[in-house]
Amino acid sequence: MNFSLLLSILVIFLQPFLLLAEESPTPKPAASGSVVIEHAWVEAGGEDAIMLSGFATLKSDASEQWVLKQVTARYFRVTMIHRTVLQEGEPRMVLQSSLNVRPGEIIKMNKQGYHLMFVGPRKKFKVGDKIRVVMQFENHAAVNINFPVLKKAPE
Ligand SMILES: [Cu+2]
Repeated sequence: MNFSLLLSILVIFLQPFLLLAEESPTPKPAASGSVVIEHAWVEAGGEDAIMLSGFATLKSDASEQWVLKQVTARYFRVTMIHRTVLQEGEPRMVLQSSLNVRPGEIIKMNKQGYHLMFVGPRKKFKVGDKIRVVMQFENHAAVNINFPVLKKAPE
C-alpha cells in the first residue's frame, strides 16, 4: 500500500469527524441590555464602627441573567454580599457567594434582604464621604461606582 492510498483511506475514514468539527453550534441571540446600579449609599456608622451596610438598586434590562460575583471597596478589608433571612423567627445575615439578577428584575437592597457589608475600615468615614466600590458581574466589565455615606436612604 503506497502512502497516498493510505492517506486517501484515512481522509475518507475521518471525513464524518471533520464535517462534525466544522459544524458550528446553533447561534444564540446576542445578549443585550445591562444591569444599572442606582441609589447607592452606605449607612453612616458610629465612631468606631467595624462594619458599614451598603445598599443599591440593581435594575436589569438585560436579556440574560447577570451574576454579581464580587464587590470590593477601597479602604475596607473585606466587602461581602449578605442576605438577611429569618431563622427561627430571628433575622440573621447570611453570606452570599453571588447575587443573581434575572432578566428584567429589579433588586432593591435593604436590611431585610440583600445588602452589602463593608468590613474593617482602614480609615474613618463620616457623612458626606464617598466610598469607591467596584462591582464585578460574571462575564462583564467591572462597574466602578461611588457609594456616598449618608444618615438615611436617598430619596
Ligand atoms: Cu450584613
